[in-house]
Amino acid sequence: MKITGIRTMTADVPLEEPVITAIHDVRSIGYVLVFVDTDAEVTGEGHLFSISAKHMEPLETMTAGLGRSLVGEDAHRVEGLWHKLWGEVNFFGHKGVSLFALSALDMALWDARGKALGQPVHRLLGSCRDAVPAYNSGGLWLSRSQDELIAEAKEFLKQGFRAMKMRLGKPSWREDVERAEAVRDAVGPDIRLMADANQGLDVRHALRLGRALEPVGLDWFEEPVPAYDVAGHAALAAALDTPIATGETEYARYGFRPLIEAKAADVLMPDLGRVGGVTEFMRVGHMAQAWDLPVSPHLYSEPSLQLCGALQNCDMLEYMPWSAPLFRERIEFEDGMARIPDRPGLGFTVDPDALETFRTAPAAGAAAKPAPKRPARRTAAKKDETAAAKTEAKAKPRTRTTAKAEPKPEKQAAAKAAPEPAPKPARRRKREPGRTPWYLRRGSGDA
Ligand code: SMN
Ligand code: MG
Repeated sequence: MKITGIRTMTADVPLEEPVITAIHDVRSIGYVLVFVDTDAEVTGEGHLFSISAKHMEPLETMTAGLGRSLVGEDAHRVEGLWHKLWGEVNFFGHKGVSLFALSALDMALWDARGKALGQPVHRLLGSCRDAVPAYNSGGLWLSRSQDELIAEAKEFLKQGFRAMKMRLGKPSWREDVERAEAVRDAVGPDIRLMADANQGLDVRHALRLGRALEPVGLDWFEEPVPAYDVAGHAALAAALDTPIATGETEYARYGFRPLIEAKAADVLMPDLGRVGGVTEFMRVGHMAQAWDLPVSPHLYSEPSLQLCGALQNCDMLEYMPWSAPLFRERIEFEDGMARIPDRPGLGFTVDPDALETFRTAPAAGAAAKPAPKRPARRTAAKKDETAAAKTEAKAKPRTRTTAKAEPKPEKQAAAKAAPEPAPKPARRRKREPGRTPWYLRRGSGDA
């Protein structure tokens, strides 16, 4: 199944209300959508998102740029292609924007494979379940009053959820404890309740808060301290009975290995758009199995369902409603369990009507550009021609990102047969002995 082209688009989906955590104030979610076209009449879809529209331009540019390396390749060779892209981002580092781009492309490759084979991704990976417990994460924000927390927690129960996550990070740890106790009283002892401090605390504060929260019976205390503070997480994990969850901010298996080695986490939370896609998520999941650790996917609720269906140690799905408006299909729930979709591929496809509503202008750097050619010597007539062509190009609207198939091998061979003459080395001017060069002369900057 040959990859014939890669297209990217961006979208910005406004939230119904601001999301407030210890470190976030989010108003809309920005998306990069990536489409991998193939000669098998299927298109693989992947996406990544960020909590600020400002981030979309570099993310789209990187995704489109990296995606060009996939054109002409066999989409079934996901393992090989993953390593090809991993090698290519070495220059930038195996973290950050590079890994977001790699993740979205890998997701799209798995989607294409599944669609071409008529199988859901979880089946290609080896299935283990048809449904997974889901916790509602779309509420119980730090901005809620205690009464609002109670009302929302009860509303989640009415919707059928048997698990939910609240946020911590009030300036006074006592207030956090009161709020958690209020939610526990509202939902009763049998509901799984998690709490996320979103990296907002220091170790002392987190320890005090964690100790006071023990009677609340939290299923986990998430990112109590900054994500990079592995030792801090480990100290808390050793001191508290409540399990410590972290990992949503880590990249690739090399981000998770130190967490496991330092005993810094009792629950690992890979984020599909950051960890390195489906391929790397599975590796982290299997690595966690060697330590009998559970994993729980961070956000990316729709595509992560396939991982929940393929990893025995996947504990729970984080249900966040943010991305739902983008897809044609919806997550199906029954008694607090989310069904693992049996549709081919990842099971969720971008809704064209949603794109009409939410699509944003493409990043300038995302458009596919041919390899730059050395400019020919310009005659006066040529100069006029170039100026006219530039004016015409400016008048045209910017086109959507498209990376096309590489030139045919025959053409490449022909190009090789007639190599361009090697450029002459630039002539160096000889410096007169004893004379200070112009760039070292005082005041040369003003000249
Ligand atoms: C989270 C991350 C980003 C925005 C809001 C909430 C949170 C989670 O860490 O785990 O859901
Ligand atoms: Mg979190």
